[in-house]
Amino acid sequence: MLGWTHSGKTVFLLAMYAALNQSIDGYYLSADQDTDLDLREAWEDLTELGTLPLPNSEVPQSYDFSLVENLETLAEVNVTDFRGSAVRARTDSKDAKPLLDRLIESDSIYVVLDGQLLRDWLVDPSGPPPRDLHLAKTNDVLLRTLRARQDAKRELPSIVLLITKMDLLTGIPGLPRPAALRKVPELLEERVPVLFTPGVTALLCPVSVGTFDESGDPRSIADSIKPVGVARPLAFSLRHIHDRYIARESARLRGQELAHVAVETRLDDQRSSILRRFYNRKSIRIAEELIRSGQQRLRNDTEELRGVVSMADRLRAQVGNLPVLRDGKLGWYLSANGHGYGDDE
Ligand SMILES: Nc1nc2c(ncn2[C@@H]2O[C@H](COP(=O)(O)OP(=O)(O)O)[C@@H](O)[C@H]2O)c(=O)[nH]1
Ligand SMILES: [Mg+2]
Repeated sequence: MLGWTHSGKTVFLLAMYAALNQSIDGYYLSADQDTDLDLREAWEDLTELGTLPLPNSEVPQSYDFSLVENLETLAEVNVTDFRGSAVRARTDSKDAKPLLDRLIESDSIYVVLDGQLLRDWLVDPSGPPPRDLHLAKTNDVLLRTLRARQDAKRELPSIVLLITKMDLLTGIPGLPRPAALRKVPELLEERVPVLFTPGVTALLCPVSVGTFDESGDPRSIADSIKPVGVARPLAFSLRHIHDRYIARESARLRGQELAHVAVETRLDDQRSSILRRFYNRKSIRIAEELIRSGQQRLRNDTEELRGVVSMADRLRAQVGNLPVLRDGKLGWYLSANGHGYGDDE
């Protein structure tokens, strides 16, 4: 999670955990007892007392979660909420190194964009972006991360452009919320060009946790809490991991099928006459056994793959209809019957 101080990272994390700690469609997020307690308490403080989470200290706060389905761990999820200024910090500072190391290892990177700042920019798109969006630095950090992955010949992580405080992305003349959201990539193209490079997939995901009454009155803050879309980023990240696994595994299984056909052909040849059958009887027996066990494995693996595909489909439905950047082109994550945030507003 990469984002400036005050961009809404901690609040989002609390809401995400509160939402995903309950089973959604059969899966849920679990944390160790202490983390679970901390996150729950902070969420209760916010929703019941209106107490805002404290700004992070210099030490990045790290949380380890497991994504569990039917008591089985599907994925390990680590969320590191860095001190926002780690993004700005010099590469030799205390925060910057762990941040880069962590990003390079991530399957999915969340770039947090403060919806309130985006709104200010959308009101006057010809002007420079608000300084606190730190887009140049964001581009720089992402570029270095993706290059390191490419150099290591590893797949690129997926990216979520997490637009927080979506409730504040309103009141822009001539731009209702869905249109404002679609305009964001246009604005980013010049400032964060790394998002538009081949091989990069970035989902635009708006979230809102509440309206956080400006007056700062705890009671009205507590009453305003109403999380929207907070489970979607993780569903997308997971879907992306599933998709890659499906592509790899399908290719492997196809290769296996072809190998079976080759062995069968050779077997047919060895069995083509009584004499050949006699002289090849041992290798025929071995080949037959190989095919039998190979086919059983193939059936099991195919069955397992089917399960992954069905999970991936469910995840896709949960992400819903959101703009996505793929290889520099803007499209929709799900265009058929999808329902996106703000479509109905
Ligand atoms: N309107 C609105 N304000 C939010 C939302 N989420 C966070 N905020 C405000 O942004 C402030 C900073 O959030 P926080 O999560 O602490 O930011 P962090 O420094 O990135 O961890 C909070 O104290 C809230 O006042 C949201 O969904 N809507
Ligand atoms: Mg924080």
